[in-house]
Amino acid sequence: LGRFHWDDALLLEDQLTEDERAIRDAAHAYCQEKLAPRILMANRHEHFDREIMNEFGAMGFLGATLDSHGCADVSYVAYGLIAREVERVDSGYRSAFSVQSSLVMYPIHAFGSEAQKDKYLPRLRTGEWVGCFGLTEPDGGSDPGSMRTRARRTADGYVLNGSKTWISNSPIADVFLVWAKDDEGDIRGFLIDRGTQGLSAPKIEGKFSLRASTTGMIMLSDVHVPEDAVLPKVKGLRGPFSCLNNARYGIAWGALGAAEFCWRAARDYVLDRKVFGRPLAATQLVQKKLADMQTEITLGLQAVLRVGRLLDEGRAAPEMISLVKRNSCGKALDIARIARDMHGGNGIVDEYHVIRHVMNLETVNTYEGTHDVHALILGRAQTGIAAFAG
Ligand code: TGC
Ligand code: FAD
Repeated sequence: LGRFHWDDALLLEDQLTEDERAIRDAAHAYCQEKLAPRILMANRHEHFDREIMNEFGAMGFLGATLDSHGCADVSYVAYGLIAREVERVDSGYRSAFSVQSSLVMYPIHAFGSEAQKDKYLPRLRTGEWVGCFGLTEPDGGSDPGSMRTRARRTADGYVLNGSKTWISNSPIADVFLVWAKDDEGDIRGFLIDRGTQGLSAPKIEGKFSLRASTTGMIMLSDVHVPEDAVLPKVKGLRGPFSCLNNARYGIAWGALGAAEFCWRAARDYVLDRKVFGRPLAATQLVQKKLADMQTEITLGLQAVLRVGRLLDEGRAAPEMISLVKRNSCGKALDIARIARDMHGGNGIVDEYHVIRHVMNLETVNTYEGTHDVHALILGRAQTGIAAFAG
C-alpha cells in the first residue's frame, strides 16, 4: 500500500506532466516572492499595482493558452495551475490575470480580424496594455441577453450608447471590449481604445471585496467607432459566453487556491494555539473541520483537473464548467469562513489574511455567473426546463 500525503491526498502531483509541474513551480515562486509581500497594504488601501500586469507579462501568464503573437501556448491544465497559484495570494490578482487572458485576449484571438490581433495581442501579452470586458449592466447582470447598450450603424462604423457596471480593470484599461446590440438586435463585441470621445470609466468606491483589484463602470455617450472596431467573427451571446467558459474554468482552479491557503493557515494556527491547556488541533471538532476542508479541496482539484484535460482534448461542455465553477466557489467560500472562525478573534485581522479571502470569495461566488445561476444552468441541462424566467 502507498503512503498518505495529508496535503496531496489523491496524489494530484502524479497526474501533472513535467511541463505543468515546472510552470506551476515557477508561478508559485513568483506569486509567493513578489505578490504575497504586497497584498496586505494593497488590500488595506484599495490599491492595484499596475506594474503587476507587466510582471504577469514577463512571466508568460497573459494569454498563456493562445498559440500566436508570442503567447506561451500552454495547456488548459497549466493555465488552471497558474490561476490557482495567483489566487492562493489574492482573488483580485487572479481577476486581473483572468480578465486580460480569457475575457480580452481570447476573444480577440478567436473572433478578431488579423489587424485586430496584430494591434492588440502583442501589447496585451506583455502587459503594456490592460484590457477590460464590459458585459454586465446596472439592470441585472445574470441576464446579459436583456442588455440595453446599443450600437447604431452609421455610414462608416457604429455609434454606441449605454452603460456597463462592475467591470474589472475598467478605470485603468487601455482597451475596452464592450458588448452591445446592433440594429438587428444581435450582440456584437466592440474594441474601443481609451481616449475615444464619449467613453469614460469611473471607479466604483467602497468595495469590501476584491479591494486589490480596481473595478469600475463604462459609460458610453455617443461613442463613434469605425467599422473595424467590431469583432467580425461572432454574433450573439455565444461571443461573450465563449470567453466566460475559459474564465469560469480558471476561476474554478483559482478559488481552490484561495481555499488551500485558508485551510493551511487554519491547520498551522490550531497546531500552535493552546486553549483549555492543549492545542486546538487536539480537539475532535477542529479535526473534523480540517478533514472536511481537506476532502472538499482534494475532490475539487480532481474535478477541475478532469475538466482541464477535457478542454485540452476539445471535449469539455459548458455545463461541466458550470459544475466546477459553482462547486469550487461555493466550497472555497465555506472553507474560508470556517478557517476564519477557527482563528477566533485573530481571524478578523487582515494580517492573518483569511478574512480577506472570505471577503474576496463573496465576489468570486457571484461574478461570472452566480452560484444559483450555475445551479439553474445545471438544472436546465438535466430537466430540459429553463427556470430562469417565468
Ligand atoms: P441561452 O439561451 O442559454 O444561450 C444564448 C446563446 O448563447 C449560447 N451559449 C453559450 N455558448 C457558449 N458557451 C456557453 N457557456 C454558452 N451558454 C449559452 C447558446 O448556445 C445560445 O446560442 P444561440 O446561437 O442558440 O443563440 O441564454 P440565456 O439568455 O437564456 O442565458 C441564461 C444564462 C443564465 C445561462 C446566462 O445568461 C448566464 O450565464 N448568466 C450569467 C451571466 C454571467 O456570467 N456574467 C458574467 C459577466 S463577466 C464577469 O463577471 C467577469 S468577472 C472577471 C474577473 O474579474 O475575474
Ligand atoms: P443579479 O443578476 O441582480 O442577481 C442578484 C441575485 O439574484 C443573485 O443571488 C442571483 O443568483 C439571483 N438571481 C438572478 N436571477 C435569478 C433567477 N432567475 N432565479 C433565482 N435567482 C436569481 N461583469 C462584467 O461584465 N465584467 C467584469 O469584469 C466584471 N467584474 C466584476 C467584478 C466584481 C468585483 C463584481 C462584484 C462583479 C463583476 N462583474 C463583471 C459582474 C458580475 O458578473 C455580476 O455581478 C453577476 O453576473 C451577477 O449580476 P448582478 O450583480 O447584476 O446580480
